[in-house]
Amino acid sequence: MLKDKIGMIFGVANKRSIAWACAAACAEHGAKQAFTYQGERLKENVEKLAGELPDSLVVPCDVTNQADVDAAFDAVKERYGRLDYLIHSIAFAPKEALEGEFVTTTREAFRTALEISAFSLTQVSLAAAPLMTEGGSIVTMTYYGAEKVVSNYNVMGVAKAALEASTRYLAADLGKQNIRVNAISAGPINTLSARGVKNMGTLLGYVGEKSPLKRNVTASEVGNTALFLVSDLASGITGENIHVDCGYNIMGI
Ligand code: NAP
Ligand code: 1JT
Repeated sequence: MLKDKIGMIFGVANKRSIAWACAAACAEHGAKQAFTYQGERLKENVEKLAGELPDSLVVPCDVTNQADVDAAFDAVKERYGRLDYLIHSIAFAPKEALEGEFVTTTREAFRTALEISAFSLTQVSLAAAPLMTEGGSIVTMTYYGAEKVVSNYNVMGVAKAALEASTRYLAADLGKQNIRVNAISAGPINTLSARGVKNMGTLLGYVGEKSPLKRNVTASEVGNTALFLVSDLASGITGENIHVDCGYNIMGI
């Protein structure tokens, strides 16, 4: 399904990362992929994982550093000559901002969360577009806390709301270049990011009980949806937010 396609994946920290599940699903269907990592700490992890896949590339990229972003896209251009899809799977907020009340969010926590978790999608889309010479597909990861108040999600919910709106504005701008931009709203998954969150176990149990499918979603189910969105099967879909959450979001009382 993705034979001869080139992808770029932001946000692999380890094998539990949603980005890794996306990359694995795409590689299984023939794609070649570049991976970015943030900081030396993750270099070895990501190089080992990427090494399991054919013809991959690994480049450092902290999205708060524009020079890193430019260098990462230069490296992709040099190695593959073009790009067909990009998966954006990064988010950050200071730990204190994901506890207590939203009303106490500091200017610094707000700025950091919005810059890394929302603005970075626009930043990488602008850099990716010139490489997507045969059209392209950009996919980002969001969460239900953008739509409804979820205790403790706080400023990340506000950042995800900005991310979802950015998805629509980017889809409108880049459509004329046949570049599609979509979001996946994943249900809670026990990744490295999620682990840092208090009461994650309780949240997983609650969602597992309330969702129509009576279970939590898996990273590989999210990966398969990303595979669909980057493939030509989704050629008519852009600006959309697909919920991959075992149906949790449709439930009322
Ligand atoms: P994860 O494995 O911890 O991935 C998050 C990634 O973001 C990490 O690779 C992290 O790198 C990266 N990152 C943070 N700051 C960065 C920066 N300045 N520059 C570049 N990369 C940076 O967790 P995940 O759960 O798979 O999260 C992936 C995405 O899915 C996020 O957007 C998250 O909001 C979204 N999502 C997750 C869930 C869930 O329940 N897990 C649900 C819905 C949506 P470092 O480790 O170096 O910081
Ligand atoms: C971050 C973290 C982004 C956790 C995230 C995230 N996107 C989804 N999750 C999982 C989650 C987190 C909370 C939650 C429900 C799900 C942690 C590090 C910063 C980026 O609240 C009920 C807080």
